[in-house]
Amino acid sequence: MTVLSEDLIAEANAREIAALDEDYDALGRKLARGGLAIDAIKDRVAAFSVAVPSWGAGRGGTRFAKFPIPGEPTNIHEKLEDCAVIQQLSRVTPRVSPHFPWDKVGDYKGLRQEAAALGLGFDAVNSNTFQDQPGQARTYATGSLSSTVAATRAQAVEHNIECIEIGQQLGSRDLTVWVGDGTNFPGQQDFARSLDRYLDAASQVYAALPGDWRMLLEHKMFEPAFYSTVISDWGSSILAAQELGPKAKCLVDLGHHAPNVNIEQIVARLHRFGKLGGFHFNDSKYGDDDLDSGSINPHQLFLVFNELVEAEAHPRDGFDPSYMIDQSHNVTDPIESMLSSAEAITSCFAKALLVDREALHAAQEANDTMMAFQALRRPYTIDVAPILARARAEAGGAIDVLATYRASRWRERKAQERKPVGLGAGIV
Ligand SMILES: [Mn+2]
Repeated sequence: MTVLSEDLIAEANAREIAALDEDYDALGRKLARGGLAIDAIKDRVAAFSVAVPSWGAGRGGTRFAKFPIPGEPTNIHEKLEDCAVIQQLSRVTPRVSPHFPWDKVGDYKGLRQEAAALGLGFDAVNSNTFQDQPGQARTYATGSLSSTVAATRAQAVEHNIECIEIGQQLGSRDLTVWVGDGTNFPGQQDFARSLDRYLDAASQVYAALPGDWRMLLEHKMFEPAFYSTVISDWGSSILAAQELGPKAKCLVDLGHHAPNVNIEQIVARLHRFGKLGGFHFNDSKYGDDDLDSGSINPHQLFLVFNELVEAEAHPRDGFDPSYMIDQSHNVTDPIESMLSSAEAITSCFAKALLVDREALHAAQEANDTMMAFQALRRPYTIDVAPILARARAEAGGAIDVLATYRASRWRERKAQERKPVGLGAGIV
């Protein structure tokens, strides 16, 4: 079952194919001069994938407001439909990362079948102990896994275990844990004791992990707590992951660091110790974490992928990171943002594949700074769009994803069918 007409995509591609062939062949000749086979790169690109978050299908918001658009999805079923549109056009987002309790349903086996019929699977399950739900016994106002109240910690543990159980039915194998726990005032909590409580509670979640599952710890420097957070940085994250055990890994969200932090080096460090478990892609200008991937600093995204490709070539402890987009679409159609982001992410992956690693390593060993730099700079300046477009087209996707999406009039049609979204608060 396809959500968009295959004929529509084929007709749009027919108008683009001659120009694409010309560009692909020209790029192929250019890469061949450097000893690279463009078809081999294209095959690697075709095998690449990144998950989309279920919540990303809706218009996000800020803590000030949310401005819904007509035709926006209001439940997991409609969100899956929109994710299927992204996958059908881009062919690089075959999995959806669900979030509970936002995506709660009565029948998870049915939901898994529904997704499969749309050509989708499920990625990491995300728990939520950063906000209270109706009917919840204990508040998370003063923390969840690190709460000073034992019953609150127990409730947060129980919720995470429930997420694992749901994830098993959905075919997931990762639980992503991010807590909003932290403080807004110096002295508000004891740094050591709050981490002790977190580790104790997290170890109870860890103990409930099935054998082939991983627990991905996501750090965040600030927000909603603005003075300190319990898992604030990659240091806290790796220490916690090391204490919890081999199935605990670190998840790097690009926007969860101080401005200008060298995130590519963090990637290399986490990989060195076998603890790089996952990635949340987005972009950031100041201290935010929700701008579209590659919209502000595509060079950083490329340098991150350079480390990921390097790590893949030199695997340690089963290198198998889970890649996901995690951003909030406040002013765009979320489908368009995720199409554009998926392209930006895949493009950086493709450029990282073009790096001449032998030349890079030789220049590094010889302390030839300029040639080492050029080994990274040259592939960064190459336009790899024809490689991505050819990979998409061969898989049945669209050569021009945004133009084809607009031509489908998907959002206009859904605006007629779907019920309007309420003016709710923003989501994180
Ligand atoms: Mn994230």
